[in-house]
Amino acid sequence: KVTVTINNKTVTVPREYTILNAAVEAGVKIPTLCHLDLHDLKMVNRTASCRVCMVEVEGSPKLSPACATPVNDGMEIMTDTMKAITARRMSIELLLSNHPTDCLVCQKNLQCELQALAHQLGVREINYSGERTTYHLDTSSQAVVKNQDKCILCRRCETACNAIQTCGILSALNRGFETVVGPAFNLPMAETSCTYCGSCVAVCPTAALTEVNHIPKVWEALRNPKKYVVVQTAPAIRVALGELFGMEPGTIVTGKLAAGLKKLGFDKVFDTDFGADVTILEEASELLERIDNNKTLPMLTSCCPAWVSYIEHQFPDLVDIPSSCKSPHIMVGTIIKSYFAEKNNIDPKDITVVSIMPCVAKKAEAARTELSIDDNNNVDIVITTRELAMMFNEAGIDFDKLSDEEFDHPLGETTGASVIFGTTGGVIEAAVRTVHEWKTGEGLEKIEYEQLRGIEGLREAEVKVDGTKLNIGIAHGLGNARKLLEDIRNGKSKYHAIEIMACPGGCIGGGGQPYHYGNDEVVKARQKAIYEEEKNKEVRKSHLNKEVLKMYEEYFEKPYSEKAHKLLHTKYTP
Ligand code: HC1
Ligand code: SF4
Repeated sequence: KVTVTINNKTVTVPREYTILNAAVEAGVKIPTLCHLDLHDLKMVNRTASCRVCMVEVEGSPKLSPACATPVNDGMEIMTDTMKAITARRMSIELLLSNHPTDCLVCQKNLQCELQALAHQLGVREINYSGERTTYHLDTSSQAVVKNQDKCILCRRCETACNAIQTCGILSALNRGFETVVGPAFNLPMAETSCTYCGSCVAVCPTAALTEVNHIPKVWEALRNPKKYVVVQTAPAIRVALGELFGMEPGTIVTGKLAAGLKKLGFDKVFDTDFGADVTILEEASELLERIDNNKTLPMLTSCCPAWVSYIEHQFPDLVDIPSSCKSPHIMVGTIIKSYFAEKNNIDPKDITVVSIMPCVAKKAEAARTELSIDDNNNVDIVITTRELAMMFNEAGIDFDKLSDEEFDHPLGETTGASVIFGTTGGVIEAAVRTVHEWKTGEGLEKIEYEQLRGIEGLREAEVKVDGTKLNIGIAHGLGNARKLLEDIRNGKSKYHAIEIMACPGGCIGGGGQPYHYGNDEVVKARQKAIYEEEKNKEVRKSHLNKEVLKMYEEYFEKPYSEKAHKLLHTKYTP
């Protein structure tokens, strides 16, 4: 350990700490911009490129970046001297001198870290002028917009894309003033192997990387009298949306969410959780079928579209291992345009399905033609949690004042099992509950599988089902998934089933969720809320969802039937 003083306050900290880490311990706030430290999720960006965290160290003629300077015993650090404050302000001014000033109409207005720091540091004029570099706006993809003009070269996206997701799409190109961060050869995003996981979007401090804005499409559908517009909302939205209306992370807003969507004017407000229960019936059937008939194992969950895209691009030899189930919101889209449409005598072509997702990749997933039926996409428009909050604001809805309402039926009944889809470990826990009861014919004594829960990036557990041991693997973050996939490729995997989610934390930490810039406490609070919401559900196992069972009886006959295969399953392309 070493002892240092920061603004005359003494703290003793581990030797490997930086000045910034020590300042946190001392309760001293040093502003940062490029820095990112998601400790529990193991995402650290320490490029020291923005020079905002400059501090004075006694005896040193030059200022030091707090994020990249290790502590020494006896070090005396001052963070609030005139010299440090002036240097910090100058760094921000320099960044602003080469940054567009369209803040008022920027997608990140009031959510931009650069804008917030400029305000915090009292920047009132930009004393540096020069020619600004401008670049082509990349709108080539269905999910992510890349605006190099707004990039401040903090390299957080590079860390997210390479170190955490191991996708290798974004990296610094060229040198000096010519430096940009982008795909190799500056290819348009749509021409790369981008999974659209949105991790880069989630950590970008400015609007250099954002989701494609699909709000106008939703308004257009709602205004069209010929369209029957149905909305569905993912499990992870209800524990995060409140943050965008000033509520604490982890506030559960399920009832307000249903009420707000009804106010927006959707013809039906359904729940993606219904589709999660259907997914479990299909996926559990598939797992048992694969085990009983000695077919390919492990089976991998397939609800995360970034993950599916990752395996297609990076492990094309393994495309036979994910479950063939479409993801829950695509299943709901299919069910709306088949079962629901038939039941209500509506032409599927007149229906627009809108999904509210915590995810950027769901936008690209919905556009995949192999998921459509008779050239009709199952889901027509996907918007993120952030976009939904914008729509509430645009419509003048006071979200926090809404009284709770219920989802519509028949795609509104849900179970605890479907709620936990929103967190890492949840999908496989839901599946194991059903596999166990189907196999043994007995009710579970304890429904919570604590061994499958947690926040570590890679977890494993052994669960007993009817005397047989099932080895379960769980990964979130594509870099963690890569390790499990390499084991499978090398014939070393011991697992029967693996759950993979691309985003750190699972969907609760999705790329479309309220920004939580480097604070993994937010993700943990959302996870806690998911388990709380699940505990309050009357029914907690997917195979006991009455509306789901009724639908099978009336339409699909039984899980994994021929009709279910045709409508609810898909194939992957290497
Ligand atoms: Fe998810 Fe899913 S849980 S993928 O994480 O399987 O996005 O929330 O909607 O489809 O149900 C996301 C969340 C979501 C699907 C479900
Ligand atoms: Fe990389 Fe994901 Fe961003 Fe694509 S969306 S560039 S894969 S971090």
